[in-house]
Amino acid sequence: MSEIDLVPNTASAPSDTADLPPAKDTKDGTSQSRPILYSFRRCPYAMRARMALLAADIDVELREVVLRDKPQSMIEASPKATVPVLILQDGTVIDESLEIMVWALAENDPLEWLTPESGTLDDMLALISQNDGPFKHHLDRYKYPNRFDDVDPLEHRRDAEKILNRLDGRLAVGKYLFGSRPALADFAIAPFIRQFANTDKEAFDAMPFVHVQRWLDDFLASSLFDRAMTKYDQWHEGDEPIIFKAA
Ligand SMILES: N[C@@H](CCC(=O)N[C@@H](CS)C(=O)NCC(=O)O)C(=O)O
Repeated sequence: MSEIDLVPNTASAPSDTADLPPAKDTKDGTSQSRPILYSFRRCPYAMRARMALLAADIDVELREVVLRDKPQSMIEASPKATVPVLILQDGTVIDESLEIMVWALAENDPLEWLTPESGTLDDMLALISQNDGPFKHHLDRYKYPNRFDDVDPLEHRRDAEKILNRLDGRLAVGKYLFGSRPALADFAIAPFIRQFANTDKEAFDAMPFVHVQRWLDDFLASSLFDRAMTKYDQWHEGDEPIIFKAA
């Protein structure tokens, strides 16, 4: 199980809470009735965190972020200022999407995402790290060549295809990456394959990766993905809480 950095943020909690009502939202965020998730709908990292929270049946207060206008409270909680950021009731901040997934599923894992039908959690984490590392590297340079100096997007597409080819081999054997039912790796990786596919859908459809294409179609048709993609307006301090929940 991956270790989650504990960054308690309770220093300003009042020392005498005897007369206060039970945990509820307060201005300083030291005592919340549920975890807070800073999220951005289209971000693949935030997407996978939201899907894991839904799969774990954990309700959170969702704060939709606009990346060019990040809320100060999010930056204070996590100075690296990437989404997603999850703040637990005790003030613990988890600001890595995979750690949010693993935390949520360690709390509650009714769909058994942490225990795939074949392979182990470590095997899944190894495949996810290949996605988050090399695949994401090539995806960024294929999708956003102008953000980098002197890159050939098609060269990066070809390198990404080599990784897709390996995924296709796995998916030829099992319906999902680790057996006949979906698990952590499927939901952690699929949002990035979706981005790759959408970069040039015609080219993706013409690639010989029929198993990846079928697996991505299944993912896009899943109710978990559908619910995770609900649209919310940008969150502002003082807004009524939006509860993001499984059912
Ligand atoms: N390793 C982080 C990466 C998160 C990340 O890079 N998120 C992007 C959006 S998809 C972000 O917030 N970028 C900051 C920015 O664009 O200002 C995680 O897994 O949570």
